[in-house]
Amino acid sequence: MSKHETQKGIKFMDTRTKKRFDKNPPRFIEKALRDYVRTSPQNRLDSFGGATIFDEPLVGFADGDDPIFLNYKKVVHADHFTPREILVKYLTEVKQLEALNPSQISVVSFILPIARQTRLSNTLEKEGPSLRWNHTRWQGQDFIDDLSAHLVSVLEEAGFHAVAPEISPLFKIYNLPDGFASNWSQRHMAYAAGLGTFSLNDGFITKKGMAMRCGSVVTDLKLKPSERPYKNHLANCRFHATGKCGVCMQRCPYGAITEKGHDKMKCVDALFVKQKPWIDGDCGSGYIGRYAGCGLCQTGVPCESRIPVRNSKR
Ligand code: B12
Ligand code: SF4
Ligand code: SF4
Repeated sequence: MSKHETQKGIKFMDTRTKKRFDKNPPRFIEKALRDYVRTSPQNRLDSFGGATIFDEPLVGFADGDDPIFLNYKKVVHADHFTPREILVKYLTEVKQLEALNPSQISVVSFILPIARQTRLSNTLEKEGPSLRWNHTRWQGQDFIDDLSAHLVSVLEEAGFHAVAPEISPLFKIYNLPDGFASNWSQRHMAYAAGLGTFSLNDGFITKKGMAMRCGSVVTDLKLKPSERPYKNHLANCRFHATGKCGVCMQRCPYGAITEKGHDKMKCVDALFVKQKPWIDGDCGSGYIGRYAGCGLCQTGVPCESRIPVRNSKR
């Protein structure tokens, strides 16, 4: 490897690699993510002949001091971190570094579209997820954790501080009377980084569609923010844009989606109770994880792999 180790044990990039990084940091980061997704053996479904879990990622950047992040304390949860809060807290409390006040903060958000074969298999299902979708839920999330840690290392090796909030000890999920909320919502990061919008069923619609999983990293490297090419936080959903669609309502076997939106409590009941037979082996063997993973509302719908609205800017 073209890296060397300092006395403090921190690895830095060699001069040539650092030059390439400094020439165009966003391009370097995008390439690092793309290469990892393409080559990592972790992005493979062992039980399906090593088929790919995720296709090439979409990558976006946000200014960590964008006022939108303060708004997330209202729309997500009062304890939802701003990027600056989580980076500073992580560095001082977890890494035990001296008090820091970085002059700039950026968020790198990435979308991992789910492979076509997996989407197809889930489209054929009517009551619970396909085995392939279930493995994507759990092995796919392990891969996202791994990819996030990889990006943190790349940024640290380039001389910057970085944290992947969801895999840090600061990450929390709150069990609320009307569902769950976390203190670091990946979809809200993706929204800020111009990668897509929410929808009738809460799912996030990107230009590669809704059948995806996502992640993010916060750093004190300055990155030019991506444009947010939409009018509001629901613009990519056909139902919100035209008043028609609602295909996801029919796709949900448990009535958790209506014209009023996504009933999180019904969805939670479906995931943890109604679909327990899948995990218990009553609906086929080989299912893994704490729950089967459903996602029927993300497949067999017009927004599965694209934005189903002609111009969501309008
Ligand atoms: C808690 C959680 C759940 C809960 C609650 C889901 C929810 N809607 O919050 C339950 C258990 C029900 C759940 C189910 C599922 N989940 Co889940 N879940 C999470 C988790 C851990 C946290 C989400 C969170 O904090 N939400 C906060 C709540 C308050 O926000 P919200 O409902 O998303 O957002 C609404 C408001 O903020 C509102 N809003 C109002 N005003 C404004 C203004 C602005 C400016 C904005 C931006 C938004 C906004 O818009 C949103 C939509 O109504 C994330 C991982 C993460 N760290 O982000 C995964 C995550 C959201 N889940 C995911 C997935 C895939 C699923 C499932 C398909 C199951 C599976 N196979 O994993 C189902 C799908 C259910 C559905 N229809 O969305 C993906 C989403 C991918 C996508 N395409 O959208 C995530 C991001 C995981 C990942 N790493 O990719 N999940
Ligand atoms: S299926 Fe239609 S209504 Fe449902 S989220 Fe997708 S575009 Fe919106
Ligand atoms: S994840 Fe399943 S139960 Fe939840 S809203 Fe979508 S289809 Fe319904």
